[in-house]
Amino acid sequence: MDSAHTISGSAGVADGKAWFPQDRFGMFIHFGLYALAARHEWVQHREEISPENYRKYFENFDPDLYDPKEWARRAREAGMKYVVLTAKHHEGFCLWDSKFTDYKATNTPYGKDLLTAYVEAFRAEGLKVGFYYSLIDWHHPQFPIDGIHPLRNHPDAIEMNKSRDVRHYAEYMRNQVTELLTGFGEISVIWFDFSYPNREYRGMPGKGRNDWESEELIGLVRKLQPNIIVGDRLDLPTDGNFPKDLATPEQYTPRVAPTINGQPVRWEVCHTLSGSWGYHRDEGTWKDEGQLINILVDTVALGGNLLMNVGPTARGTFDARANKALATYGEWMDVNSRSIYGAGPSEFKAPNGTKFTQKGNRLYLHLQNWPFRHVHIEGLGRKVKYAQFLHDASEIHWLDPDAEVDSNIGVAVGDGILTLELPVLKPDV
Ligand code: FUL
Repeated sequence: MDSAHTISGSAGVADGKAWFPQDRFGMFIHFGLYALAARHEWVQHREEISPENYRKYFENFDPDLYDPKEWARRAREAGMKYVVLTAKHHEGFCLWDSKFTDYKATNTPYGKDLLTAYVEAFRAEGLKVGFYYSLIDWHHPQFPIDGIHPLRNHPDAIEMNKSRDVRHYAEYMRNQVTELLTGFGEISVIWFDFSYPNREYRGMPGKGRNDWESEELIGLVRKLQPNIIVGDRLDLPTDGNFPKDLATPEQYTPRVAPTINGQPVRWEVCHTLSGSWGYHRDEGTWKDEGQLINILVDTVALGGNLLMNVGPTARGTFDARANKALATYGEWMDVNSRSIYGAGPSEFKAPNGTKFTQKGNRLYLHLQNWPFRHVHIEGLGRKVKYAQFLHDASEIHWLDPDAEVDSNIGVAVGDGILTLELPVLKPDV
């Protein structure tokens, strides 16, 4: 529902990152060797799979149906404006032809780099392109065996850790990030994941939570791609020297918009379509249509972006359940995207069961349930000039806020309250 009123909007800051709150909706893609196991991207950790046993996925990696043009088309049709793909996840496997490792797609039966085709395909559909890059690496020989490492219970873990030096790994990361930020044109987002406290474990020479030399890493990123948006999971000091680009709440919508040191911050929630980021064949908690739409609306109504994840299959395709969810977004966005792109929180309080998004002097009321006939909105009486549905621009009437209360109708229209008159039946959009 779309109603014009007299409040003026605030202009976005004109910088290289101004696209972000305009675009609002992006696609996350988790693709790696874990797609072959098809039981969560943390399978190597959960099942404590040794590097030797995990190697079968590397030896069988062959996404023969990989067609990023198809991914990109589906993302665009869903209304998504940007994309972030796991160039490397915690397992350490690299989707591009990195000079610094053999553990990469080009050495598998597939035999090709995946990232070049990915960036080209999504750009061709008009989406901005980003990379996810894991700070954690369960394959790298210098990465310390800590409490979440698949080898954490290995009898020789303490001994093995003696020869592991995280500084070599930090250098490896800088080398790889340089490849990612120099070899694929302009990259709009780099999504580092993740730093965590208490990394000391079983003799690991932990230097604390920031021992991947995050300051150097971020300095490099800023130098190579000044306009890039950097995810906040590097655990950088919050002393002002490292302004945070992006807060990243995961799998929940915050109650209030995130802040850093009391200041508002750009933010993005990420969610899965089911209960896993990587393809999980047998997982059943797929979000229904209402949940999918509500997650997007709730997020934008609070001033954030939504990065919704797809986990492609080992053949490189989106499975039917993912495609259905994307189509749900597409159908909804076809008529409602005006209330999402460039929109944000409203200064008005939405009635229970509804949400407002606002763009300039347009206020969008999202009815998350269909009420019977009337919606009463406090504080809006006499402020609205016109009201219409979004799907067909048909007019919506309201009750005169100055009229005497008519006890026959039984609708109490009080001062300052806008009472919209809805059709009894929810339009079949
Ligand atoms: C988490 C990771 O551990 C998950 O596997 C996933 O990538 C999610 C987006 O971030 O921290």
